[in-house]
Amino acid sequence: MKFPNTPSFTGFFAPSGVEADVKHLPVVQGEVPADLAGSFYRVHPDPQFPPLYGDDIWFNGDGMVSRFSFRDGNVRLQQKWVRTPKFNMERAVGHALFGAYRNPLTDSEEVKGEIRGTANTNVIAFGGKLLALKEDSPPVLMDPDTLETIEAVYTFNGQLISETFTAHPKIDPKTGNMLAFSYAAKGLLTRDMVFYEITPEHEIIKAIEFQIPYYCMMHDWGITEDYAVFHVVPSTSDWERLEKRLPHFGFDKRKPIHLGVLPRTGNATAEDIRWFSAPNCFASHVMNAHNVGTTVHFDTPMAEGNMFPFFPDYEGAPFEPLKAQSRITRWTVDMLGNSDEIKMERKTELVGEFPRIDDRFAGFKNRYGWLLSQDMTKPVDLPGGRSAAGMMMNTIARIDLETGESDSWWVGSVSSMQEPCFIPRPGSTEEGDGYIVMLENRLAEMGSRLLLFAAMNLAQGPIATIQLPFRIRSGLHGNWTPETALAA
Ligand code: V55
Ligand code: FE
Repeated sequence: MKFPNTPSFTGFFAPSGVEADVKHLPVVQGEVPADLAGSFYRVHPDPQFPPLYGDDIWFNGDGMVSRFSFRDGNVRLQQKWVRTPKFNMERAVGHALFGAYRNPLTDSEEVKGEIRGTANTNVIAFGGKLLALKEDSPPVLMDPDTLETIEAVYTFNGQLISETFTAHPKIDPKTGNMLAFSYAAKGLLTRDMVFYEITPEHEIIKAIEFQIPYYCMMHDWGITEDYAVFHVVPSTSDWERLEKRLPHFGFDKRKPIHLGVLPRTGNATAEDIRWFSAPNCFASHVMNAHNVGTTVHFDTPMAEGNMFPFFPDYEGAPFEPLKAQSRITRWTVDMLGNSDEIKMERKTELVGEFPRIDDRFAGFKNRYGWLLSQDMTKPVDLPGGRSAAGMMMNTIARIDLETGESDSWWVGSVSSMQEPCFIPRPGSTEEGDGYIVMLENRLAEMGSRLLLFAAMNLAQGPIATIQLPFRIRSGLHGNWTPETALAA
């Protein structure tokens, strides 16, 4: 097979296609805590076949799920492609059938109207079942032990009322329910949304339909104890773009941003949403949100301009890397206040993305956040391995929202890192009491390592380094599941 000789398909981004089950991985430094029992699931895009048209973007590859399971100090790695409808149809004929990212007008005749999801953005165990997610389609149901696909189109037994499902669901730590949403819920480019609440038995107990001010890439959101919070940022699209075969999203810097706050307690409906606004800026991921009474705080890595060069400016302006630098910023609104404006306050000067928290505090006031950061004072000895915005994510940092201080560790000049994930220490309840697990991209040797840190002391470096037998492509998101949750 001949893949394009372009940055999306070469170097560390070369397609991998490795499916594996390696029962005992070598620990080359430190020690894996013996009481750590559970699995770290994560996913990356890994194109099965060369694209239909010359080149493609990283976001369009077929989802490949990795599972690192920890028990008695041993680590096992399983890896398998998600068998999406797209994957199965293309495998059957031995070549690509689906075209450009989120543009069905570019698909081959024989797959017109089929579900286009790649399940490449997030993977999360919930109620003993594993969901692989892409925001343009329903979840894929997988076996959490074998990584086999059980249902390629999972509708929660017919309860889903939307064509799509977010790749960023959240678990409410108080109820254990999953909170989720769908955008483009009634079809491509529509402004239709659904907010969902789902029990661990996979019963959908709430589905609130509403509309957003304009269609946008609604990639992430915030939950609080009393509200669901949606940021509308103008990575937008229209049918004319798709007909012209431009990249699906373009960043329209003429448009303001909006923050929609939906009460999620009692019998609140779409009528109860309040919309706030601010001048144009960029934000995609959300670290956490919380409310104090009717005041809602929403913490996000925010940039002045577009962060995605492959979803370029709507009017054709060149990409501006400095304006793509994001810093954790707190957006604050008051549901009972007189003002419709969003107040903004920068929380740290660190440039970073892929923010995570101790998820036991999701929706509640958290003190700490972990994220990948670009330390520009450090040398870089290799190209490649960069984030979507072209950043070299060379540092893992923990920020303290109370003091503004940070604790960080530099990975060296020939590596970069993938999104961190927090693991609670078994038996603990205090925020931050646990570990951070993450992949290191060994760019110099085209290989990968798994790193484990004490979450409250990153600066000392990894407490364990696990050597992996093959390169794992740059990925998006993942989550930890304790063994006890899978057994149940
Ligand atoms: C994002 C990632 C996606 C996508 C839409 O990081 C947004 C944002 C990996 O796919 O389809
Ligand atoms: Fe994401």
